[in-house]
Amino acid sequence: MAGSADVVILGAGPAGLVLGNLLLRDGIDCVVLERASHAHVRQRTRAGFLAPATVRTLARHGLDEGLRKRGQEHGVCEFRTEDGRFRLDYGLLGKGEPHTVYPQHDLVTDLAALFLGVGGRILFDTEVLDVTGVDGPRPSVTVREPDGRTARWRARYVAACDGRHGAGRRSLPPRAVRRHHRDHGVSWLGLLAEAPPSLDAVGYATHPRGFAGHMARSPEVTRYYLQCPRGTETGDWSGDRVWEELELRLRASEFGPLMRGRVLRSTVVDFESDVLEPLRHGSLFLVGDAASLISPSAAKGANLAVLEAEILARALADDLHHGDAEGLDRYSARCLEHIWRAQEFSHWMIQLLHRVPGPDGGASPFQEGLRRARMAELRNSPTRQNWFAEHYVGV
Ligand code: RFL
Repeated sequence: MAGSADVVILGAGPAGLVLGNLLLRDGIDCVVLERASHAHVRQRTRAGFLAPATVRTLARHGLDEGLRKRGQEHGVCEFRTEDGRFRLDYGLLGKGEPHTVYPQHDLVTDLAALFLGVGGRILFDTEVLDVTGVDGPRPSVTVREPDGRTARWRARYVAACDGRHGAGRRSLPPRAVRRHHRDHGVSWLGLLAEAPPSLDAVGYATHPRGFAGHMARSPEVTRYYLQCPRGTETGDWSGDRVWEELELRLRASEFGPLMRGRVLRSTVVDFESDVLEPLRHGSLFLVGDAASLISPSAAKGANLAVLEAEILARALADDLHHGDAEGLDRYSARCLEHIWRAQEFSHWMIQLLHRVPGPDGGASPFQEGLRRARMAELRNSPTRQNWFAEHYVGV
C-alpha cells in the first residue's frame, strides 16, 4: 500500500489544488495524485478569465498573491459583425465588476507552490488507474507510480478533480450517475501568438466564414481563436493562413490592422458540454471538469472548478471535524444550480457567436436569423447589455 489520507484528491488542476489548499489550511489530512509531471502542469496553457467571485474566493483564503501582483483587470468587449462594430464596457454594466485576466498555468503554479509550501503532498507522475469501494467507508485508489509499479491509497473520501477523461468518472458504477451531453457541432482552432494585442478589448467577430476571437494575454502574447470545420488538424493551418483568415474575419481593413507574430502553439477544441448528475456517489465526489464539461465560449470552467472546490472543502471540514454531513449531502444540488446557470449562458454565447452547422453541414437560415436578432438586441438594448454583463462575469 502506498499510504492513506482522509481525503485523496485526483488531479492537480485548479479544482484539486484549491481543494487541497483549503483542506490543509483546515487541518485535514489530504494528498493530491497527479498523472502529469510538475513541469507539464506548470505550462499547460488555457485562457484565464477569472470572475470577480473567483478572485474573492482566492483572496478569502490567502491564495491570491500572484494574481494580485500580475493579474490585469479587464472589462471591455468589442463585437465586429456583418452590421458594423460595437463595444460593451461590461465592467461598468450589470454589477459593475470586471474580469481579472491571469493565465491558468500561472494560477496552477501559484496554487501548487502554496500547497507544497505548507507541507502539502502532491505526487506528480502518478496516474490514478481506478477508485474502488466508494460504497463503503474506506474507498481505495489504485495508482501507477513513476517507476511503473501499482500501489494503493486508502481514504475516507475521494475528490475526483481529474477532468472529463479522468479516473474518477471512469470508476463510477454503471447507472450510478446520469450524463447529460451536448455536442455543439462547433470547433475552434485556439492559437497563442507571440504578438502584442491588437485591440484594447476582448474581440468577438462574426463572419460568413465563421467566428474569430482576440484575447489579450500579456503585452507580448495574444490568444486568437478561429472557428474551423470538425476534423481540422492544427497542421492544416500555416502561420500565413492563420493571419490572413484572422484579418479577414476580424475585418482588419475596416477596423485596424492586427499585430502579426509567430504562432507559438495551436490546438483544436471541439465544443462539447456535459453535466453529470448527481455529483456524488458514496464517498466519491466530482469537482470541476470531472463534474461538468463546459465549452470555453464563456470562460466559465475554471471559475466553476474553484467555486465547487470551496463548497466541497467546507462540507468535508464540517463532516470530518464536527460529524456534520449535511454539507456533503447538499454538495451535488448546490453545485448543479451554479453549473446549469453557467451552461445556460455558455450555450447562449455559442448561439450568439457562431453559425452552428446543421445536420447537412450548412447553417440554417432560420438559425442565422435568430443569431443576428440576438446580436442586434445586445447592441441596442441597455437591459440586454446589463444582463450580459452580469452573466458574463458571474458564476
Ligand atoms: P484540469 O485543469 O483539467 O485538471 C485536471 C488534472 O487531472 C489530471 N489527471 C489525472 N491525474 C491522475 N490520474 C489520472 N487518471 C488523471 N487524469 C487527469 C490532469 O493531468 C490535470 O492536471 O481540471 P479542473 O481542475 O477541473 O479545472 C478545469 C479547468 O481547467 C477548465 O474548466 C478551464 O481550463 C476551462 N477554460 C477556461 N475556464 C475559465 O474559467 N476561464 C477561461 O478563460 C477559460 N479558457 C478554458 C479556456 C478551456 C480551454 N480549453 C483547452 C478547453 C480556454 C480553452 C481553450
